[in-house]
Amino acid sequence: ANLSAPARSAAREDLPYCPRKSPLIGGPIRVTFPSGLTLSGVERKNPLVTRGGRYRPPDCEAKHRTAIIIPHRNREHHLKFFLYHVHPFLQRQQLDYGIYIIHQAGNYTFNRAKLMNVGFREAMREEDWDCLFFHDVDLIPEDDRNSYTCETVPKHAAIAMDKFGYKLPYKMYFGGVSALTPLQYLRMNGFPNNYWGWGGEDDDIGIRVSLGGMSISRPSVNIGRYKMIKHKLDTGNERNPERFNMLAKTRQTWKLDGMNSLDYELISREYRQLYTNITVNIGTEE
Ligand code: BGN
Repeated sequence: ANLSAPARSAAREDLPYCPRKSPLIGGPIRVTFPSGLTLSGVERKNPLVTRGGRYRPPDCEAKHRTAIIIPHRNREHHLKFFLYHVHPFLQRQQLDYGIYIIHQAGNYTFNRAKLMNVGFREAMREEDWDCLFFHDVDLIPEDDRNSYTCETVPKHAAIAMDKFGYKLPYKMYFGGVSALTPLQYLRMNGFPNNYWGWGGEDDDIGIRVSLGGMSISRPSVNIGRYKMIKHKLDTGNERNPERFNMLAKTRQTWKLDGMNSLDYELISREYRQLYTNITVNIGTEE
């Protein structure tokens, strides 16, 4: 019963479009991590979320359709807090949205960017999303005005994280949370598939944006604020010693490596109540 795709509910002809600015959004959010929180507790707080982690505003037709793509392995604890905060946050923005968790099977070194490519393909296979948010599971937005919609150029949303003193750590930083339309994503051939381990893949993505002839948009620094859930460097995601060499070659590699060379084995697709869980074998480095 858990295997069939969620049925798209019938067109709701009489509904007006949602207003350009949602009346439900406020300003800064106080992000807390309540003890004793459970996934079923989060489900109870989000009764309008349907199987697979989908939502549409009940009384207006959303103007935006946003998929949230989250690479994941062994971070169930973070995921619970993420869902607790982000479901209500997206609902206040009156979005038509879905949350996809892309779970890397096995114990081989983690590959964040390749998991994002898998998420792009698997999400677009299901729905005609007009915006994709590529999101770390440990980052919680701290302001309602941080709009989870796309711009005319790729957007870097996580510009003010608490761990960097609420400012950009360096000018070209493109990590944490970014948002692209399908066309923007394909124009830069997606993300690189060959960054195994921690670091550099986000810088590569930033370089691809400019090689694709695009610029980067950012929310203002008082709005693009995120709280990071504290954690140690994961085992299985050690620093990638190759990242410096690889970054020096992005200009030569971006057209060959990316969505056009993406290869993986889908292991399962489960429609959980609060998210779609995609488990994938992405192989190992050559
Ligand atoms: C940078 C990392 C990013 C990481 C940020 C913030 C590299 C490449 C060599 C310059 N980049 O240094 O991946 O997101 O720090 O932690 O390591």
